[in-house]
Amino acid sequence: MPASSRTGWLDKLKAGLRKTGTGIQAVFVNAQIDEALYEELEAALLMADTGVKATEFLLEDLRGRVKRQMATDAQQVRRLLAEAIADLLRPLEKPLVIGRYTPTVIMVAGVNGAGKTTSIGKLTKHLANEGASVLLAAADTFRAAAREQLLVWADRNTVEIVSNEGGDPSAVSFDAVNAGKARGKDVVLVDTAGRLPTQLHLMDELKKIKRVVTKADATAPHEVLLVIDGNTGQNALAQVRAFDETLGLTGLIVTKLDGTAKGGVLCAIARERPIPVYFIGVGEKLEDLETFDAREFAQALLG
Ligand SMILES: Nc1nc2c(ncn2[C@@H]2O[C@H](COP(=O)(O)OP(=O)(O)OP(=O)(O)O)[C@@H](O)[C@H]2O)c(=O)[nH]1
Ligand SMILES: [Mg+2]
Repeated sequence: MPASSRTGWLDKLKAGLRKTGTGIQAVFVNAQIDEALYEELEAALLMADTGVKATEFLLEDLRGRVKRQMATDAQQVRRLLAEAIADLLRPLEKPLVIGRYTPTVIMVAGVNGAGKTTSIGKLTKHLANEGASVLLAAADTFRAAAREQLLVWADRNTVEIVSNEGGDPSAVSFDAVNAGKARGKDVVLVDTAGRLPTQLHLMDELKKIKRVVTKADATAPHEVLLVIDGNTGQNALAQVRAFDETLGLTGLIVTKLDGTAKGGVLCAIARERPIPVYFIGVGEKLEDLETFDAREFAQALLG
């Protein structure tokens, strides 16, 4: 992607996180480096969904940096905090690798309305732009409109869909992986219906989809992604834990960072359940999906 579009995209992320960012940045305005500063920072980080553990970790880390750098003004502390957040988030950076397996089978799960289908549409476009052929499995067989929604998102000319309305989601997934193999597709993306971790029968259904995919291709699924809505706050961490325990997640997509999302939850995830963030979503348009970059994210948060 050209540098200019990456910059435009970064502006979107900045605008999205501004509400939180200003909250954290405001702490540094006309501030002295004293205990009151750290206390206000603690409050601002907690308000930004950073969670108690990551907040404690960041403040401790920041104190060390301030000491070592012998920082004397608050703006310097702000930059050091941005560095601390970037370092904390860096282990979450990881590119999605396509091509090691043909097809690469990617299963996508998450709670209702998190942005799964939209993200799959964006991802399809992203992959198609890179020359990969994509087959979609509409394993969200609950909603009559799910297949149409996928079709709207995915370019009708570059993508094929396997669906079976009202059918069994694992059967659709099985057929799709077999079709992907037979047709030599590079990627099979499996869209599943939204569900809450507390709906145990639906969590079992996800396990079944995964098992059946493995029957169609012993090496699959190659990726199991959880889509989380960036607005869910600390509950996102609970979702990561629950879906990881059920499915064994390989990556995350964090959506809706263009809205009222506070962003700090990524720090909580990095500290408590570090699963790679492959992509972040900053809007409803096809191009509003980008790879996750820890430094950019920290800068968008802290300016
Ligand atoms: N602003 C914004 N809206 C988004 C983003 N991603 C998804 N949405 C919106 O969120 C809503 C739900 O998106 P879907 O993709 O249908 O969510 P889903 O997880 O597939 O939902 P279910 O299949 O019903 O569980 C839609 O209105 C999307 O346009 C994003 O990054 N930013
Ligand atoms: Mg959906």
